[in-house]
Amino acid sequence: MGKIYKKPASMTGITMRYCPGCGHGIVHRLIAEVIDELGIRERTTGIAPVGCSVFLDEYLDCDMIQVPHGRGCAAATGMKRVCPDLVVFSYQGDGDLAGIGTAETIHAAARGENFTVIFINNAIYGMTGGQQAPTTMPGQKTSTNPFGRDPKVAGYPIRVCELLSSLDGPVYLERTTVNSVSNVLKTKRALKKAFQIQLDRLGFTLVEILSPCPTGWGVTPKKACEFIEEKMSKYYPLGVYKDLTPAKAEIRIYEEKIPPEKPSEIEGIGF
Ligand SMILES: Cc1ncc(C[n+]2csc(CCOP(=O)(O)OP(=O)(O)O)c2C)c(N)n1
Ligand code: SF4
Repeated sequence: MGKIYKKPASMTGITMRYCPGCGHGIVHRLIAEVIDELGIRERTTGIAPVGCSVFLDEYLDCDMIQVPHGRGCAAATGMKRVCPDLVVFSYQGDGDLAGIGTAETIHAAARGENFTVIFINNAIYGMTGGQQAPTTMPGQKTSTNPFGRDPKVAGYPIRVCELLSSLDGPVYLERTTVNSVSNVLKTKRALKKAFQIQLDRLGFTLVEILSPCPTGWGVTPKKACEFIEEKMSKYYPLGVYKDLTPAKAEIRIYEEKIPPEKPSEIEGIGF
């Protein structure tokens, strides 16, 4: 009988510490599978966050670094500019990316930096006790909003894909989820596409993944998947928010054929 389960080469095999039903472990495996399939393990560097997935660097078997909370996109910018041949991805929760790192994320996207962001939206600060995050939905209960988020007091949530899609910098933005087998497969396709766009040097890519946090939400793993289906994906609709791939690819081919003139050679802006 054929073997249907195999550990991806880009995973270390260390037992993960996540709660039962957590989405982080699923996404880790998908990233490892994509790295294997694209054959990029030797040139990939990932950036681990400071939330529940702080130990991502132990689970993935590729180069990894740790950066302070929220600074993933700033660090990725530096790494990618110094070493453009590296494949760089930043892995961040919603507290990390849309709270503490809002500025870093928006400006890297606006600059169109050529790296990939994997954004885990579980609508909560998981690691520190299930507090309200910038993505907590109106009416959703958290440890700091036991009666449900009231926008009059706590403001409205941030929809990251919608927000970034108003910028010219990003090339590809998609929101997916991992609450069912078919959605796991769609998430893998989105991750692979994002990495491929980076390999083609086309620019900034972000995949937002709605991810179950049964512990933070105080429900069973099954109920957490249903919550994503019935509530979360209504507030955060799944789908592609931006895909400039064909147009960008054409521009790059054109630029490669005609090397840009040096600024000093262009009439009017010499020094
Ligand atoms: C600058 C800074 N502020 C606060 C913290 C404390 N902290 C560690 S993890 C975390 C919450 C992380 O939540 P999220 O990014 O949504 O990831 P999750 O745990 O849900 O996966 C916080 C506030 C920190 N480490 N650094
Ligand atoms: S608290 Fe939530 S995000 Fe953190 S490991 Fe548990 S289920 Fe996952």
